[in-house]
Amino acid sequence: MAFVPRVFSGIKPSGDLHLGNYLGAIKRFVPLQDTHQTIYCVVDMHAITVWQEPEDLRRWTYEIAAGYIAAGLDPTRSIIFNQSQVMEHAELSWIFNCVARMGWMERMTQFKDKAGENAEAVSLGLFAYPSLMAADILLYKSTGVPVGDDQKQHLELTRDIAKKFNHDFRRQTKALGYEADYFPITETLATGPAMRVKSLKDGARKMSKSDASDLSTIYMMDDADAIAKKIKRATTDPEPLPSEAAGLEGRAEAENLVGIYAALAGTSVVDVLTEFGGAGWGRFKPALSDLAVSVLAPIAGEMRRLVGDFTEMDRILRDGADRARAIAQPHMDEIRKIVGFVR
Ligand code: AQP
Repeated sequence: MAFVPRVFSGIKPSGDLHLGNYLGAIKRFVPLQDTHQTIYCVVDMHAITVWQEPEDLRRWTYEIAAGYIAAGLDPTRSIIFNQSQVMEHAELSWIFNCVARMGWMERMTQFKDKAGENAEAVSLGLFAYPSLMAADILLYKSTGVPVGDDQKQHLELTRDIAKKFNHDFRRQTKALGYEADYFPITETLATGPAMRVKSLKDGARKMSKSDASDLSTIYMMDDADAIAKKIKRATTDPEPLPSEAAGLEGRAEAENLVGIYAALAGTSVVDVLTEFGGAGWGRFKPALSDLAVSVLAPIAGEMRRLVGDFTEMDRILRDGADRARAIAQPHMDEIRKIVGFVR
């Protein structure tokens, strides 16, 4: 049985949507609607792996779904829903907790970064996060996942879980008529500039919802003044821009701003440097601000309109959840049989 070309991805409602989420994820989601069946989730169950005020969680869930639609996802073509409405995600993640090995999970660098010195005090959910992510993807037998660079290790783990499940349950899946693998070995679909957008204040850290400094992050609903102020105050070095990409090596902040420009303009780093090579920051930063405002302002306007329309947002999320369940439930029925659960 060939796998349907299907894409799954998600964003956590753990803060306001930012430029890293847009360039690393959502912008890449849109064209996949033409080539794949696309499922885009607001992963609220992932968000609660760290404490979230329930009112904030609700607000950010609507905000991220609104961001998806405002940035060009069509809810009649893509399935857009929030994870907790489809309980099969939790059920499959438990089965995957029993497939994944402790050693695999212990190697996850994002857990180490997020837990920091305090690994004993973080939630069990934070540790098991990659297993839930594997369930999100494989519940739909997704063949591709567009994600930023920071998620590549989790996708590798998803492939390891799929391979182990396919191997451990080969006899049972064969009996169900699967000659080949039960789960696909999901591909990472992501290329181009701005795969990892960095903090505007520190080129060693990624731009993140949970950054304590407001100046580090451009939020999707920032107005033109806020965007211009943040870009103006972004950390840079004293050198002008190089004319070739090799000249960005060892200049993390410069590389970040050029990558952001290229991704927003839909062009390459090489083309940006052809235009701006030799220019100082006094010329480049205003050009970047103007470009960022021209791309982000229409998206922000549409997001504001949508987040105010709860009836419409609820309708879209419920409809998406119904369509997601229609794919998930038959798979889950099979998986229960494969594992040996009696119903
Ligand atoms: N800085 C980034 N550059 C490129 N892509 C990024 N993504 C996130 N930050 C960047 C991509 O956005 C998608 C959703 O990520 P997420 O919100 O589910 O998780 P995260 O990566 O942990 O995001 P944050 O902003 O850092 O959230 P907090 O601070 O709450 O942990 C993913 O595809 C990710 O690659």
